Amino acid sequence: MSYLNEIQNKRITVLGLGVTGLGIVRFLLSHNIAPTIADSRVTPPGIDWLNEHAPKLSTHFGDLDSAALSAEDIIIISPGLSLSTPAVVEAIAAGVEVIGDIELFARLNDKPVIAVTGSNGKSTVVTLAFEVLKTAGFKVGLGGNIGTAVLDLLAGDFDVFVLELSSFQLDTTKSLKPVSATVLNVSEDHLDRYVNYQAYIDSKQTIYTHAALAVVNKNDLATHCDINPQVNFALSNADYCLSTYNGEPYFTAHGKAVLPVSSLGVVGSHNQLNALSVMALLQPFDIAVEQLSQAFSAFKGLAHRCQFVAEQAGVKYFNDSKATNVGATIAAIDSLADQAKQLIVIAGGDAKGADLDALKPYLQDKVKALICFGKDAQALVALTDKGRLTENMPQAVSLAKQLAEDGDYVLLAPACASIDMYNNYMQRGDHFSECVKAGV
Ligand code: UMA
Ligand code: ADP
Repeated sequence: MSYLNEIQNKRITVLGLGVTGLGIVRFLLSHNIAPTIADSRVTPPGIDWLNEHAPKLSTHFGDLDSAALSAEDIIIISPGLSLSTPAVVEAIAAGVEVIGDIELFARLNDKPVIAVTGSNGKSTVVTLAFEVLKTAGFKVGLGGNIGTAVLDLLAGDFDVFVLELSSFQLDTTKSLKPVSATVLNVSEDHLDRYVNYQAYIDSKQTIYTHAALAVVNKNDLATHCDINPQVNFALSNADYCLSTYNGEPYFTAHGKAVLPVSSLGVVGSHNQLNALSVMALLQPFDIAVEQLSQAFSAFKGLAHRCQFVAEQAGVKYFNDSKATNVGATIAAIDSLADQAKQLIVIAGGDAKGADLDALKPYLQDKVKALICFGKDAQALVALTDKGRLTENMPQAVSLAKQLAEDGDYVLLAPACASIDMYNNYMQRGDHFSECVKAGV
């Protein structure tokens, strides 16, 4: 770990004290490096841990101190803070090196890394890849945007890391050399952080920079790159695709039928694409078909992603609270529309500056009502004459119950972040489930 020797006597600020910041602080302390800690929040989430475990570290909470930050050698910044934060811009201009935790991880790690980004499907793909590798006997570290700070994994006894990377994390990473990397798909998201959509795409694309194998989505141009070697995935006509074998649809790799699609424990064409991307990402590993099959059938999907909640009076309720952008809501409507008589969609929250118009065609045929609440509810209601405005989740669920008839599905797929009314998407999804079950 020679880079650690290099930074031993540097002036380092850890900027942000959430999950990432705590991971960085714990890691530095375990190597006898005592950083300064700053966070623009007066009471950052990691404060209790810090008070208990490292009360002597120098801290600055509340409005960022530009002069102090500009006097540092290195700032290790959390993904929730943009590089365009004025105090950070000043520090960069003053010659301070600003990196993220993934960059620090990349400079120190010598194990293979599978890297996954994209607007939707990241958590599903990294979890399925993790499960397959584990079934095949690898010791696997799963981390990044999915919730475990990568520096909390670095000291673990792992053969391989599977990392979910957000565009925010990629913005502060330049040395990562994945054995395989993918941008799964790109649709509008986080436009409150990027100057325009192209800047968001450019951020995602940096995952390929030093990749030994690029995995691209054949039908999504924004995921394409000129890295070699590369493989592509799509529902048809791709290196990894579906094809018919003995009259049955199969996951197919380079023209060879590998596994029946029915062996996958989750449904929907978006999940079939996710499974194909996993097969492609795992190309550098020697995975036996039996192990792939075992992990695929055992995988039942993640909570808050098109998760079945309950059936009441012939109406099924699904929680897709993780649909925090338009692309994910479209995928949810698409994958449930065929099974439902009619769909009632509950949406709303903070649209993060996204253009919502792409939803319009999907609201036409199968959607009976679009029930909205939250910060951008008005903009959603305006998309369709089936739009209904409510104040909150209990009202929305109650209205959905009134409108639903035997055979209909009620789908929470907000197309928005939850932050205007909830701590996170999990809390929003749980609230939906509670309202459904409580018979609101
Ligand atoms: N914040 C401040 N001031 C600060 C630092 C942060 O106001 O000085 C705010 C941010 O604007 C943000 C919140 O605090 O609203 C959390 O930011 P953070 O950087 O402290 O976040 P962490 O707790 O470190 O969690 C981050 C990821 N969060 C973000 O990128 C916002 C987590 O992804 C990730 O699991 C974790 O690191 C471990 O890698 C969450 C997320 O929402 C799930 N990601 C976004 C997404 O998926 O859309 C990108
Ligand atoms: P992420 O980690 O990128 O947010 P998740 O796997 O958590 O991805 O899924 C987020 C949302 O996107 C869920 O609503 C899910 O149903 C939907 N989704 C999953 N995979 C895809 C895909 N390949 N394309 C579009 N939407 C998807």
